[in-house]
Amino acid sequence: MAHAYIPRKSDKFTFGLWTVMNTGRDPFGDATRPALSGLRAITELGKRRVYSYELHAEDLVPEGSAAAKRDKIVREAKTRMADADIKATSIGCNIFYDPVFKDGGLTSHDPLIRQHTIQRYVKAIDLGAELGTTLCNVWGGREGAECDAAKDPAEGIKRFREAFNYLSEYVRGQKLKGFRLSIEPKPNEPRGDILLPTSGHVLGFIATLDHPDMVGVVPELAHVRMAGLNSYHEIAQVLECGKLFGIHLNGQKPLRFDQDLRFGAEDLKESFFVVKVIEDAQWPGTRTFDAHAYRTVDRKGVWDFVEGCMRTYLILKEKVAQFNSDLVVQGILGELSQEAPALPSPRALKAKKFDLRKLAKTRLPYEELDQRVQEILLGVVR
Ligand code: XLS
Ligand code: MG
Repeated sequence: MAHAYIPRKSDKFTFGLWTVMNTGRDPFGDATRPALSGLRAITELGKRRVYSYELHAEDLVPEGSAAAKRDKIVREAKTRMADADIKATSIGCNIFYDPVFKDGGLTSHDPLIRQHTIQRYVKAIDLGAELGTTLCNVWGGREGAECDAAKDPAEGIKRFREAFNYLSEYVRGQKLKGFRLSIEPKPNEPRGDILLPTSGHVLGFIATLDHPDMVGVVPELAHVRMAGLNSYHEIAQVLECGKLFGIHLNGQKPLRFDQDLRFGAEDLKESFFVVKVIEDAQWPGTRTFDAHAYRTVDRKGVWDFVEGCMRTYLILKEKVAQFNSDLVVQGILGELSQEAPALPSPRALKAKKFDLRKLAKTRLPYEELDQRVQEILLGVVR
């Protein structure tokens, strides 16, 4: 019987609360559907077999809320989480909406704005710990520039470093066992250029921190493709060095504005290889969708979008299993893979003769391989 592609909690599907709260507003036009509260979003996602949610602290608790109001919201959120069987797994902050962040938060020129931003993250870590999250993800949307004369990018990196060292110490001091921090790179938008634009930049930066083991990367497919890069390659590298602390799945046409399309809506083959790399590795993290429903749809369309993201993932996961057991694919891959002898000593290596003509004749049937993958994905091979 064909798989029904019904998500299970064990699939670990996750959505940002903001994804379903999105009202369809864009820089050129107003909302096209009514607002949805963070609390309602929790219930609706849980009902749809979503394993967990991610949030900006402000998605639930408006900035400046009195302690009593905050605590009431947290109590209500926990009740809804228990009722709808949904967890919270990652928290961040909205450091992009308020005009105070017009020139950045953690990297602002103004030390008071920097302090306020760190305060927001400290409070978000507290809130996240109360809700049960084990990650605080920093997406520095406005940590960048348009006017290069105004900002020294190296100074921005130093400010980032000071903030991450501070937050790491805070987490350690609070004894939040297993709690970690992450950075979500993005090349541009809403700034002309954003600092730490790709996973490679982030990995280089993490190595300079006081507690590099506590900080990882959350790559997002759309952000990688906005930079014209290959999201499969980027995620594979982050995974290989043990720094994949989260992932944001969506769709994006390369080199354009941040489209945040439904997962799989663009470049099925690249999406397939992303699913393959994390499934083959049995990566234990949540499969998080960070996208928006088209602004043409109403509230029902938002839930179609949620179901669609999960369904596409499950279909691609099934294709991964098919790829891994396909005799043609495995035959070619088997032909390509070779046992690697240990590297000779420099002395022996210098003396070694290589038959370049023979080596150049190795068969690399990539046309056949790629066509086979294509036909698996198109459903011709069963
Ligand atoms: C925006 C980012 C954002 C983060 C969370 O482009 O993807 O949604 O994931 O702040
Ligand atoms: Mg994201």
